[in-house]
Amino acid sequence: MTAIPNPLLPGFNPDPSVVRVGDTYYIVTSTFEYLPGIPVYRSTDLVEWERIGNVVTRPEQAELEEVSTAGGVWAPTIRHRDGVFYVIVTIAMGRGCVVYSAIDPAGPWDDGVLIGEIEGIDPDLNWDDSGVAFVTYSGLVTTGEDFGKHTGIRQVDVDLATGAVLSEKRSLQVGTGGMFPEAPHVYKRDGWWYLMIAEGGTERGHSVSIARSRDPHGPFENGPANPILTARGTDRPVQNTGHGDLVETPDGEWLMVLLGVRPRGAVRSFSALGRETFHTRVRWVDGWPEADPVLLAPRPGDVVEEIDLGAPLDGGWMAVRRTPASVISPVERPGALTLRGEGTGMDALAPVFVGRRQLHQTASVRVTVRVDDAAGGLAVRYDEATFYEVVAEGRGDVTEVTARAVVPGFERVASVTVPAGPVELELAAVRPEATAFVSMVTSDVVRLIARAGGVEHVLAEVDGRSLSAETAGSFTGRVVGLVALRGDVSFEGWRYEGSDA
Ligand code: 6LW
Repeated sequence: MTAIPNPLLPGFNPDPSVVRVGDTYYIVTSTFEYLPGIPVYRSTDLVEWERIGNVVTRPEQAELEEVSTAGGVWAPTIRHRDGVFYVIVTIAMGRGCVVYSAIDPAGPWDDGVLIGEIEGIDPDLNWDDSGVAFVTYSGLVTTGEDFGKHTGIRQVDVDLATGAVLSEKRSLQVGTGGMFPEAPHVYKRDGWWYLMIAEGGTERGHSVSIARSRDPHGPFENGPANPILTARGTDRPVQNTGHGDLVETPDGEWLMVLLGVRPRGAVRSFSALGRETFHTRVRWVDGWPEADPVLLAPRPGDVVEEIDLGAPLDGGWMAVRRTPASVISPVERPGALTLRGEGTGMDALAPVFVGRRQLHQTASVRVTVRVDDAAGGLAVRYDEATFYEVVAEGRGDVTEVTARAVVPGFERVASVTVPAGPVELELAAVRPEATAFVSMVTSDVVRLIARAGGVEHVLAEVDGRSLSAETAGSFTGRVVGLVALRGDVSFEGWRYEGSDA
């Protein structure tokens, strides 16, 4: 197993879970307040990954309309048994613990069964030797009066058809005592049941620990070398490594998929893209798994992706607490995507916005916008309190273009007036000069640019660290896309260019 890229799934793809069926691997990741939710990625060689569908395509499956910042779809686990795929997940600060199923992992997935009595996050699903399903989860309370309380790793037997719990909740002791024991996964191998967890929190202290038992219900004995994976205190380029899930290849090798970030800076550093999916190799020594350090191996080269916005949107587009279809205007303009503004902005809970993950450390998006008596443009978002945008507003003979950088409690604005007509807008995340001091303290610089009438206007250059995993209130990553503020805003000629060089 060489030449598997790392990140495996670049951009906002945290909390990965993996299953292999035959010679095909499937990975799912967290999507929080975005729809469609929970992408399903497929690969047969671990190198090329294709997004074949989403678990959550209908709003009623997840009920995200009012979910708060940082809440929503957290940490799905994907498993397969007797011809059925299962994805169990927490809709945090919302619907709760839900298990979805499908025969075809590309979908459609069902509406999901609520396991209402599970109070916690990061559910895992497995079956004991008699075929009884059990859910192992992290007892972090995300609703009600006990919000924030943590009761450790827990487990309960469940009826997947009804969502009823069938046993007492068992408390499982595992790990080194790090904060936020979470992301449990249970595996059976050679007569042992292994319980793997993350601990230390999903920041620089993140880690993975292991325990085992002859009984899936425990008690579990901790591994001799916990944590078996962490980047804490190291200068490795991939940090925050944790939240892993294991898979065995057809030739008996083992792999862990996990989340990590690619921070840039120095003592303090910032991860523009958010938490991404990485992998590392796992070896079994005396009945215990040992994980290799997570190496950085991004796919080489410049990637250019041009999208015909006149064609139907593919499933890589996401909207916030609503479906992408719901933001599209009924007025169709040939060759263009037209969004209908609702008088709201990017600070709205459900803005008129569709976007895609920023996939590379250096990246730019360009689009041409028409705003005859309308307003809209390009935006890059972490959440409703944290976004940068460059928007054009048609005002008769002229168009006013405004760049805005918004972080909690602060806003920076710059404007220019250009002749009426199409305007090309660009958001470009660039590296500061390597020799400049700022390169030691930030991830990148985001340039907000407009071009009209043959003139380029760099309206603002904003420090990218304010739009990073370390600073945003949400657990998401950068999503860059199209926003309509008012009127029918038409977009043409989407061009994404990215590089990890
Ligand atoms: C995820 C949990 C976590 O459920 O963040 O802090 C949550 N760690 O494992 C959202 O990604």
